[in-house]
Amino acid sequence: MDKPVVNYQVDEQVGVIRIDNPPVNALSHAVRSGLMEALQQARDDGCGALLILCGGRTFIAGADITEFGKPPREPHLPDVITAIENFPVPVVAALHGTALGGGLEVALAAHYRCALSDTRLGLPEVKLGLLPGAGGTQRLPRLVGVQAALDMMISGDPVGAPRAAELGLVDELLEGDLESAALAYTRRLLAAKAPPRPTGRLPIAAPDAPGFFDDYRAAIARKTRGLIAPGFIIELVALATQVPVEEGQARERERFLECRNSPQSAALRHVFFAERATGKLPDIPPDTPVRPVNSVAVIGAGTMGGGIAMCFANAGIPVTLVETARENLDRGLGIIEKNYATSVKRGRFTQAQVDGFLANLSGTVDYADIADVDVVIEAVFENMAVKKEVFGKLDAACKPACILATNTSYLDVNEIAAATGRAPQVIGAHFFSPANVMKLLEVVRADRTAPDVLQTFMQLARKIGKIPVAVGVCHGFVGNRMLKGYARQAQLLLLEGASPAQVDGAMESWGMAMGPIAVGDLAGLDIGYRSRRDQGIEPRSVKESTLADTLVEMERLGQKTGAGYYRYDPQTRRREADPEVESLIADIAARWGVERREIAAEEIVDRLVLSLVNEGAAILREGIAARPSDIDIVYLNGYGFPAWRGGPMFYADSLGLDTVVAKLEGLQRLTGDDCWEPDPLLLELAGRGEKLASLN
Ligand code: T1G
Ligand code: NAD
Repeated sequence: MDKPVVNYQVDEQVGVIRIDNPPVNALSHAVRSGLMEALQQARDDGCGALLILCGGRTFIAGADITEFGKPPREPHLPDVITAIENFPVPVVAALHGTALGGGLEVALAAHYRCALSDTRLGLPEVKLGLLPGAGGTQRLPRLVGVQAALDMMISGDPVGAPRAAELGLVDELLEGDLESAALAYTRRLLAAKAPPRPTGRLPIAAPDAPGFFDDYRAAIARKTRGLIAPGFIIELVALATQVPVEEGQARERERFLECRNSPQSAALRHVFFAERATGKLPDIPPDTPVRPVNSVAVIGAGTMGGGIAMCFANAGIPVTLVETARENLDRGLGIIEKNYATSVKRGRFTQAQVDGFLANLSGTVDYADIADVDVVIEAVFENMAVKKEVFGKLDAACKPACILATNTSYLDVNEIAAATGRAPQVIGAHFFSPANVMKLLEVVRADRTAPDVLQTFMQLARKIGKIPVAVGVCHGFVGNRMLKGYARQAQLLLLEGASPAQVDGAMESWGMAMGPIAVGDLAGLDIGYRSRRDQGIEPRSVKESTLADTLVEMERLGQKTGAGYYRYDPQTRRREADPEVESLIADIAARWGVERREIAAEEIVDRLVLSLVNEGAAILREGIAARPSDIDIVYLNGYGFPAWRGGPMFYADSLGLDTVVAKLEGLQRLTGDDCWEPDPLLLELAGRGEKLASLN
């Protein structure tokens, strides 16, 4: 018999409803039914007031997301909400932890709200492609006003209890033990003969400014591009200023169901669980011990080293930057200080916080100074000989237990590990630029990396605010390996007739943050040029890199020189098509005997996204990634893939693998390029009528 998740008892006139549904007291069917039964019992008991609170680490953190996509079961949450709001005596909700989504809607239905001061309150549904579907769009603006309500629901970000109190969302801040403090508050209300105070009956002030909602919609258009829920939220809050709560809530329910059944919400819910799954390593027991990491060193204070050091300093872990010479060190430390100053100016951090971060940061040119650190992350030049020399020195200088990690983008981590006498303690830690901003961390498991070293690094990554994805050793790991085919298709599309603006336009309309051609200009075309030379490829000797090689030799390196594939307006930095590049492309195509033709946006999207899918399938088949959702997380957090598309592998499933295979075979026939041969894993799953998700 399942342990009841809702408990009800009377404590001297106060009915106490306590929810215990670990881990986050989600509003599962059992919780909703338990709440309805408890409300009925409290009615029958005729208690003077009702207190709703939760056990465990948090108040209700929302509807149970795992129930979405399953047939809905009564009682539905709006029914529970109405039962609470219409309860005949005062209802108090006592909050702690994170009162989110349906959890905050339960609190909004209560007549009074008290909260421990470190509670966070929010309606994050928009992050799941949803909107508050149990009265949040109608009740929140009645308490905090239209502007604050919209800001909370459109951003989806929580507010702290003190701010919530300022806004009128929380009536009483509590300290100490939640239950006793909440009971005391409820008794004070009883003694004061406080009446029930249905939020839905409270007046709501329409904004004075004419066109307020249209202006708000226009202001968020860019950052909510492609999403359906934000527009509905604005529509529903506007409606809340015009109609009674019941009418507004009925419309809200329609819009909520529209969102819940939408492909983009399915994608964003997939992303929610995929982000949490990356840390679950199939062959590493969850109780594998992790090593303490109380100090870190970063070798190389260049583009990456500086950003990596900031991650640790921000997380309160003392970090030492190591360089070859004082001037390189001072340059690196100088860039870090400048970056922090910028974040203070932008209000991301306070000066006091930055002073704290800088206190965690030091520098040296002497390896002896890092003899006792727990972890070293190397970020020196992308050259095997240099890396091996550095790992040899680290092996000699650092204590035996120290973990050595390399931030290499492409090089063989096994070969680097072999340059030490501690291969089980060598691991890859592939950060993304800018390292202090990008959330993705590819944790590269080499052949001899020890399980506790891997587990330690996965948890360390979370501690510094990264999403770790464990990957195997191959050229470019997961992200950059898939990017190679993607970038190649972008170049071939240019030669075959699409303009840079057409390629980028198609991908950005489809949802990519930035198209592949513009990304090349942003990163700098010289990086690719140098890497091709390092691989011994002669300039202009490969069809799909001839254009980039030529642009570099024309000193058109991209944004940093004001021109690359595009020309950039010196004032606005806006990109502009450049006829000179268009004719250069036509020349190069002629030289390579490429016939040019009209290319539709659909073909552009298919070739770019399906190149990711096909390579992703090969990566899965080779075991370089543990599950398809890991690949999705890599592309969402490292390459600007739109979250509301779920990631390349989720997108493939949404198309259907038989369609994917047919499209690949179609492209093979169209282009004669064997890169479009469907990967055997796709053929196998399509043949069995299965999804990639079956491998998650
Ligand atoms: N439903 C089901 N499972 C959930 C869940 C939820 N709402 N929230 C968390 N979990 C699971 C999660 O998968 C993980 O499982 C474990 O709990 C711990 O989570 C009608 C429709 C609360 C801030 O969007 O933001 O209400 O991996 O690892 O870092 O309007 O979880 O251990 O098996 O994230 O401490 C709105 C979602 C829902 C909040 C805690 N609510 N949750 O973070 O732990 S829609 C949300 C979070 C809704 C109504 C609508 C975070 C957290 P496992 P965790 P954490
Ligand atoms: P960078 O040239 O900006 O910085 C490298 C730094 O290493 C320089 O400051 C140099 O002085 C220092 N250095 C060289 N040899 C050293 C040694 N023996 N001891 C101490 N310091 C030494 O390079 P970067 O872009 O920061 O790249 C560093 C590593 O990170 C490379 O492996 C690169 O592939 C990888 N990476 C780069 C990016 C990116 O976008 N730049 C992204 C991910 C990974």
